[in-house]
Amino acid sequence: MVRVWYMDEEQTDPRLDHIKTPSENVSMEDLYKKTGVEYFHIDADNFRNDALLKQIREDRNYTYEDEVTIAKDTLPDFEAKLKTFYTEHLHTDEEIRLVLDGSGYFDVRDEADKWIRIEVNKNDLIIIPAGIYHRFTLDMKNYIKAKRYFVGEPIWLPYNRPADDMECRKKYLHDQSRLI
Ligand code: KMT
Ligand code: NI
Repeated sequence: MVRVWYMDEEQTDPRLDHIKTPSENVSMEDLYKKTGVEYFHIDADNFRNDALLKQIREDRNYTYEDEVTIAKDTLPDFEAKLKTFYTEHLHTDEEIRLVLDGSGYFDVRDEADKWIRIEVNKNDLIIIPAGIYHRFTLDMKNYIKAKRYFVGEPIWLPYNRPADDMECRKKYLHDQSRLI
C-alpha cells in the first residue's frame, strides 16, 4: 500500500524517508483534496490485462505509453537526470506513472506550500496534475521501473519554480480551490 507523509526539514540525503518526528501521515483522500494527486492500485504483473488501467486509459485518452528504468546502469546521464527530477518543477500536462518494479518518492507541495512525500512501489499508479509543483527521487534502493502514459505526443519538459505565470499553473490553482 502506498504511504504518504509530511516531510521533515532535514537537509540530508533526499533518498532517506524524511519522515517527521512525530510522524504526520496523509490519507489518500486528503492527498487528493490537498493536491489533486490521484492514486490507483494496478496489478503490475498483469497490467496489459488490467480492466481498471484499461478504463483509466480510455477515460483520460492516454494514447502514448513507454517504459523507463531509473538506475545507474540503465539511464544515460543518470546523475544529471536525477538532479533534474529532484529540482522543483511543474509540467503543462499530467505526469502518469505506473510502478512495475523498484520504488521511489514523489514529493508534491500542499495548499500551504509544504512538502508531502508519496512513497511509490510496485503496483502503484500515480497521476500528478498539470501545474502542481513537484519533484522525484529514488530511495536508498536506487532503482525504479515504471510505465509512462500520455495524451498524444509526450512533452516531458519540466518548468522549474517559479513558473507562477503559466496558464497550467493558474488552472491548477483554480481547479484546486474547488477541492479544498
Ligand atoms: C519524472 O518525470 O520525474 C520521472 O520520469 C521520474 C520518475 S518515473 C518513476
Ligand atoms: Ni515532473
